[in-house]
Amino acid sequence: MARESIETVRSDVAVCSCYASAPRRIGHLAALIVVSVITGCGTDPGFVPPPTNGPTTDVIDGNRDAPSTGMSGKTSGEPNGSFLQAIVAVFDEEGIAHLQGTVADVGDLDVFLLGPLAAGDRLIVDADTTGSPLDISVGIFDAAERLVYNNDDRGGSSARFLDSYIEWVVRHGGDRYYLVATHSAFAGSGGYTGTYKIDVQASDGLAVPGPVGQALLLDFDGAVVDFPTLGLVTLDPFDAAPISPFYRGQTETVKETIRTVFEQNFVPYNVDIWTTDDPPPAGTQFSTVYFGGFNPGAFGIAEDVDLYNVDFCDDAIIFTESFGPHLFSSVPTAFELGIAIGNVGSHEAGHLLGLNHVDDDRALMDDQSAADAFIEDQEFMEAPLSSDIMSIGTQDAVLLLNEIVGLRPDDDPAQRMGSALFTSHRRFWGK
Ligand SMILES: [Ca+2]
Ligand SMILES: [Ca+2]
Ligand SMILES: [Ca+2]
Ligand SMILES: [Ca+2]
Ligand SMILES: [Zn+2]
Repeated sequence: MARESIETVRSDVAVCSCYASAPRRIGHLAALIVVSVITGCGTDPGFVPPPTNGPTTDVIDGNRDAPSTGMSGKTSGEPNGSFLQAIVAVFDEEGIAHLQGTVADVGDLDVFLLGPLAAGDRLIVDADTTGSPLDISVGIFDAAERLVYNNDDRGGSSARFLDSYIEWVVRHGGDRYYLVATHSAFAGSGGYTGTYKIDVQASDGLAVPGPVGQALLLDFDGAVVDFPTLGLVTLDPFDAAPISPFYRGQTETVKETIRTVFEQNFVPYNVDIWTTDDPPPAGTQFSTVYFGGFNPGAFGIAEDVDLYNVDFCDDAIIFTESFGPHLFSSVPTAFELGIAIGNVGSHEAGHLLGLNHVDDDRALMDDQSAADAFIEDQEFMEAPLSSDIMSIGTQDAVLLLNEIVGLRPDDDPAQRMGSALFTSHRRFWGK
């Protein structure tokens, strides 16, 4: 079961926001579109059930109907929990590898070597756990062991909605790509172990989708948002005073700092930042980050992890009143509060552009840090994947943003403005 995609108030408090089917556009204040898709949420917040089915080794990891040893290395068996130990996937004449295996213990990672792929190649990964209790999750990694695509649940209404499914076009070629199969980090009781089959089809000849720029609207003026997993959320216009009386009268300082932090975090990339005080031109498609309200368990939430930014109009909420001064080791100034909210907002915007969680306090996409880390100069960077995804490899946010939204054109006035902001705001962090 996938759980998305929340910045928790404390790392030991998780709020359930799981959903099994694709969330859709939700309403902006000016044009409330109510298309609610809420399914399958009901897990006790923060409770990770222990696995109840014991170790299983019913099926040896490897290739179905293929020789157990290949020309280019091991084609079956454990250990295969690292990229070095990968099982060689054997592709048949139709370009399909018929894999199988067993997630035998909690944390069992089964790594398969898919071989070289060229930019434009199309990859289809179809996992099948029919008859097995396993809630499988799969990831595709490039030659540098960076996650390029992943899926936990295919969703939908079929009986196989927990079985992973991927259709993806390779953005950059490499002499080897890998497939990793393991259990979902959010498997229900009993779903941590079991057998699986995975068919991998590689075919060539498609054009490489190029990067497409994105506009982000920072919404400070209140909204009624119909949010997957939360339902209707009513947000008053952003006001710093409810966060703490300490911030009374400093709303504009906090807002301006939030915008500056967004601009600094996204400055190299083709992402335009607008606010409700400085809205985008009519007709612009934009994703929205709302600022306001309180959630007892969350700083912010994104509608989805929109891999490769398929949806140009998805939404996130930053619960600004969740940023109570008591969560920090010392009371943040209004300026520092704006940095913290801006960094968490950039994190949620990262989800809307297709970024997953990593485990490094310096990284914007970190999901484990205490609140103090948000006041530091977090950035989009390469970092080890969060165990929420799988405990192997990295995510390189710089690479992915380059491939998804691309770099801001050199002649874009915002590039010069952003560069100036970047330089002048180094003093934010005293570096
Ligand atoms: Ca295994
Ligand atoms: Ca293994
Ligand atoms: Ca799954
Ligand atoms: Ca998106
Ligand atoms: Zn997150």
